[in-house]
Amino acid sequence: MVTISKKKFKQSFETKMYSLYAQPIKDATNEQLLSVLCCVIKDIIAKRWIETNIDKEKEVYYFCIEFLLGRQLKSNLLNLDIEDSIRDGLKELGIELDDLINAETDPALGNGGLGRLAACFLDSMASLKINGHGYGIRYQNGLFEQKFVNGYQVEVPDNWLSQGAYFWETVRPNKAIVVKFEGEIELVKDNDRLKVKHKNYIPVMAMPYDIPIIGYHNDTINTLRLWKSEIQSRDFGQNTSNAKNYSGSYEDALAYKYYAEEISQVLYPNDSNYAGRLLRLKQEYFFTSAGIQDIIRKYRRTKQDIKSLQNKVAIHINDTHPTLCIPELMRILLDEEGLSWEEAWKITTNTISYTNHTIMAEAMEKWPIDMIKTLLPRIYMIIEEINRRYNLYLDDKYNDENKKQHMRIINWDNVNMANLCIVGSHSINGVAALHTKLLKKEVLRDFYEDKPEKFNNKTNGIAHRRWLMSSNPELSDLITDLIGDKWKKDTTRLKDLEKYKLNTSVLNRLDEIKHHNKEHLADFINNTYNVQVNPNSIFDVQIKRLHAYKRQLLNILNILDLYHELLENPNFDMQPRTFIFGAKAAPGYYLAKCIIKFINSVADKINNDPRVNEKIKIIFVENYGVSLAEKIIPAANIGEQISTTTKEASGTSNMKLMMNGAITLATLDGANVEIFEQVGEDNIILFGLSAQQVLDYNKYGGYSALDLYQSNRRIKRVVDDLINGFIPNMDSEGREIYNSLITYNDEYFVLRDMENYSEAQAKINKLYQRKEQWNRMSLMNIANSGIFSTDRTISEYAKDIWFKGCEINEKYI
Ligand code: 26Y
Repeated sequence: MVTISKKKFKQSFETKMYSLYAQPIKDATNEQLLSVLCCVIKDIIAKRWIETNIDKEKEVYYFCIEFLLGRQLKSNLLNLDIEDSIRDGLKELGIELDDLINAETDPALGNGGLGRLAACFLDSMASLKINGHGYGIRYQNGLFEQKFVNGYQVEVPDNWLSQGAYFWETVRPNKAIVVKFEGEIELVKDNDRLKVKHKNYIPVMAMPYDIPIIGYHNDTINTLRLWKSEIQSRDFGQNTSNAKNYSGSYEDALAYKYYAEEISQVLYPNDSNYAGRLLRLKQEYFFTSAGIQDIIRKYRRTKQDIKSLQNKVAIHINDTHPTLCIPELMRILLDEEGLSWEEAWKITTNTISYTNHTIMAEAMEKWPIDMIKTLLPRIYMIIEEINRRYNLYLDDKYNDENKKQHMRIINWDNVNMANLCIVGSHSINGVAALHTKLLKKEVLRDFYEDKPEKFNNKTNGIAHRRWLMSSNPELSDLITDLIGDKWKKDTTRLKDLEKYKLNTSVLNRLDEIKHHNKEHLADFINNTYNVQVNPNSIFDVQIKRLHAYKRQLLNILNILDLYHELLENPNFDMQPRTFIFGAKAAPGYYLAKCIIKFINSVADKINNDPRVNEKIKIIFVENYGVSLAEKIIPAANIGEQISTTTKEASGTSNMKLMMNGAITLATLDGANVEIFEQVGEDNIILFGLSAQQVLDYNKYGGYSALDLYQSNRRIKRVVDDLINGFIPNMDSEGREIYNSLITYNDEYFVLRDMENYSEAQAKINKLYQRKEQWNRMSLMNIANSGIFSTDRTISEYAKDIWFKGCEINEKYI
């Protein structure tokens, strides 16, 4: 384990300050102090980082188009176990560590669940000593910054590199890689073989920026390698003699610069609706090609036979965005290594595995063949050949044309990326038990029936080090006081907390900590939004992307209903509640933006109505992201997980909230099902349609939102509020939402689940008044959250997918 004494640290800090900025510490800004601290930490870990990268065992490469890392300083200090000495050392230099922790930018290089999961996976791979590295894109602009103007979402570019650099990264120009776009393919005779010549292509340089990923209290330091796109201005020993010939004009040079740099300029802010934009396809090929070339380059240095690649390398495709890993690896094995198709295919499929994250049709990537053909001519040829061979297989095995259509890789002039992933990998997994079951039984049924052995479930998780130890230190300390600290490396030990479920003083202690966290959050809300919230009220939290299927609308309509009830009957029995929302909408998703405006407008009305505002407060935090989540989650009493059943693949905020002692209010969707199984029916509040009911409605119809609206007084009352001016200044937005519910028959069953949801909320109201029972439920949630650590998830991936059949697997059994 690396260590550093306080004395040595102070010396290093001062020396670094001089060499970087040539100024005394007292003149430095917080950003400068932070950059110096990051450099000192990087110096401390440098040797271990290099050593981790010397190939030993099989390595895992996790390809993901987004990584939502969050701030790194605090978690790095925690994992290195040097927080105390650094804090003391800084104090003696007149510096507060917390000021530097807060000065760090939060890199928003992801949209939501998928990107954050990838970040938690990196943490767990390093902490389990797996040589597992991430490959992604170093976007110049991450997810937009959200501002509210008159209640509307306004997007501002996220300029996370405005300080000039990201202090944790190390750029490695000597490891840059050329990625080739467009051009033509020529087959030339070379002795008795045909050789592939790619001519007139546009070379784009992929520049690697490495971020260290530090394992918890061990010596493993893995790498997240993010690629930045640049013009190819230098020759790093890569043959680019067939590249396109530019005339050398100023215009040409500018056009080329734009072409190259545009690729990693901005993260697509969409996490549900596939749009088929050319730039997105460029991004996908850019980082997969760079990554695969990098892996092969490293492998070649070991001088081992390329046919043994699968023994040394596992490549994981996170959703379909990195699908092009498959044809790219084939290209290298065929064109550069000269293997036969059969040999190359065997190596490729044995090396690559794939995770599916959604069953929603509109999020499924299907790229027009013309687009792929022009942008990636050689890759397209390979996809075509994969498809041709697969069709032969299908024709041989099945007669059912419909079924075959469904399974083809190239279909209706599109390349179906999920189908390519399924055919080109040895493992396909869903992200929660219900999700995997739906994949097998519904969405991917034909593929499952064809090759059942390829399918498996890996229920998601969360990095408990960030989401409990680092963000809720008081709770973490209480747990350690009660059951010792073994739970930090084995979260199933949290179960030992159950023995305190009848211990009043422990339950009170838990309550005090929650209260303390709520006071912190209340102060933050007061200072930031100038809204007073009562820490004694129930903190009811829904934090996730804004999407119709996640049903923030159900939540706010129920709040409106409560409001009416309170106005009609001021003695209405209700514990004070603070409803907290955090959500970004994709900029082009009009309905989602209307819902944001609606929530803000209702908040405005209720928060300013003295008749009720002792009882209800609504806070919609601006610019929700990892850092805000770390503040909100420890303070939550209730976690809202209210998606339309079948639609949420897993969810992960449900796990974070549970682990911090919030009670889950949920439909039996995604991983909520497994939370329910862990805590039992006494410790979760369920409501809503079952998965089967939703599937049946979708298949056979039978639901009329209009009938329900007409027959239910309370439902009618809140739906009418959308269009009758009761909530001011939202005529067109209200109409849009109204239409989605009534005219288009409520696709996500908001009204259908409304009554049941409101009963569940009433139940919570009662339960919270029995404080000891509530605290017991909270304790039971923490005690049973252990299986949702990504340490569990990652060891399952390791055992069943990445190291299956390998010697090293013994570690994970
Ligand atoms: C193709 C493009 C529009 C796209 C970009 C990002 C499509 C999807 C995404 C991201 C999807 C995502 O975040 N999915 C979520 O993944 C989580 C981790 O598995 C799940 O917990 C969550 O249920 C799922 O919605």
